[in-house]
Amino acid sequence: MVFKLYGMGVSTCTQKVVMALKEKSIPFDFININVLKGEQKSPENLARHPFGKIPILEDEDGFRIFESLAIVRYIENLEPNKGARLIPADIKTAALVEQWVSSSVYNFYPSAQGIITERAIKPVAGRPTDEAAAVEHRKKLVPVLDVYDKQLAGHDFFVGNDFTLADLSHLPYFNVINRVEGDLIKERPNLAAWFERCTAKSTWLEVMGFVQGAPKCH
Ligand SMILES: N[C@@H](CCC(=O)N[C@@H](CS)C(=O)NCC(=O)O)C(=O)O
Repeated sequence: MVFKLYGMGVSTCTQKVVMALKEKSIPFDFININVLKGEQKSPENLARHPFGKIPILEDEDGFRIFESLAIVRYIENLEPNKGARLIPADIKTAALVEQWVSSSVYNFYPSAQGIITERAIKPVAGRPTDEAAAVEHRKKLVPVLDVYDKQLAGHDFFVGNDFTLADLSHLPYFNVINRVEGDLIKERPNLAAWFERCTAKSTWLEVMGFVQGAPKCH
């Protein structure tokens, strides 16, 4: 089975899916959808994704799924015993993983994505950064990162010593934050050590290699 992944190399949601596919050694064909050119809103892509976004995963039999976390859970269910066990078999450990995944969606993404939009996406798109908005997002992110720094004390990953979906759901966003407001990570020793650990993983290095090799977005 060779999957088709519609996405863009520099897209954080796409990177989440690419890393899961790399963890599970699942081959895929990559179809570049250039978000900066608005290709995600084309009629063809709207037929794949009703909100006109990326990423989208498609099976050989035409089964399609959008929403990066839903895609990663599907990939995990296909190959639970290959690579990292992204959702642990133990029910309580899995519940803790889902707790931190939910935290990524509700506590982390809104302000993390706000910073990414203002400090990384707008400059690349040639649009001015809204400084006040960037500062406001940062203010909201700080207490979340303080909780994360405490959570990451004494073990390697969000839940125990294994890399799981709890880590993957955060990693691509921290990778951009590290580039644009790296002090947010560096000032928090446990978070900084976690970030080093995650970005040293061979599968993450493959994702970064993939991003370099993926068709350019502009
Ligand atoms: N919650 C969705 C977010 C999808 C999303 O916002 N994707 C971005 C790229 S990371 C996108 O398509 N942006 C272009 C747009 O919103 O028009 C997921 O995780 O897949």
